[in-house]
Amino acid sequence: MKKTAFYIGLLVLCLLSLRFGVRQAEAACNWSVTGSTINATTCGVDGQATEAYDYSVGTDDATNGLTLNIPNGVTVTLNTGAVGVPTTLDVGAITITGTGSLVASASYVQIQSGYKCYVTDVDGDGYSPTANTCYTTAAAGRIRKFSSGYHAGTDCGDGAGAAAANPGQTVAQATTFTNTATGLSGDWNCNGVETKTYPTATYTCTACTNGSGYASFINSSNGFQTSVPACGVAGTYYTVSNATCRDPAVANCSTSVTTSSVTQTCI
Ligand SMILES: [Ca+2]
Ligand SMILES: [Ca+2]
Repeated sequence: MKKTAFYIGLLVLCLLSLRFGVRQAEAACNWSVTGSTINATTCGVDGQATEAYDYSVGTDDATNGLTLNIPNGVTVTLNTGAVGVPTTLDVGAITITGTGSLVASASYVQIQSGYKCYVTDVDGDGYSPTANTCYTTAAAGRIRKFSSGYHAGTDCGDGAGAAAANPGQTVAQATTFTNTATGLSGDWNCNGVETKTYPTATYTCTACTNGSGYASFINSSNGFQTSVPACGVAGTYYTVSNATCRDPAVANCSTSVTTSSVTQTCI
């Protein structure tokens, strides 16, 4: 009986490991790096994908100083790649503790240890559009990944006039740029949404009856009239100077506003 129970237990363990094995394959690792050591979590590098981790104390020191530590009980899997597109893990060094494990699938996987990783950053804002495409040498328009000037996050505009377009942007901009991924030319913080500072037209001049019973007109809140400009485009902005319903012989809407040219800013 004891022997039977043992085999049943072994079968359950096998089934559980298969189940976890499938889950590992579903999620990329994409560990965030804040220093020279990553403590790995259980995950899988997607098949045919590259995940590159590098660490430079300064802007560009001599070695890849990143150590990937796979702790006790953690499994990192490199899923199967393809001819010419191997599944790749780039790190400086690897340490494995206790029951931690690094599983390389049967075909087309590679672990590159010690390579430095330079990534494209044409506009020099510290963000790269292709953070897992490594070059092993420095060049103009590249930045050392995870160096002191590098920022995590995908650059959605990397070229002339687009240095302000990146995931770290917090200020709405009055110009536009070319976002080749989404076409949203005002999405300066790269979150996939173009947020206008003035999303709706709010100025209107509407009919009213003043305190003496005369039909007149009244201004509502500040804003553009009828339509709002697109990102980076200027429009006439109405600022209400008097919002009371006055005698039309004394004042009307046009004499109770000031106008100015305001450019639509976006983020
Ligand atoms: Ca950039
Ligand atoms: Ca946005």
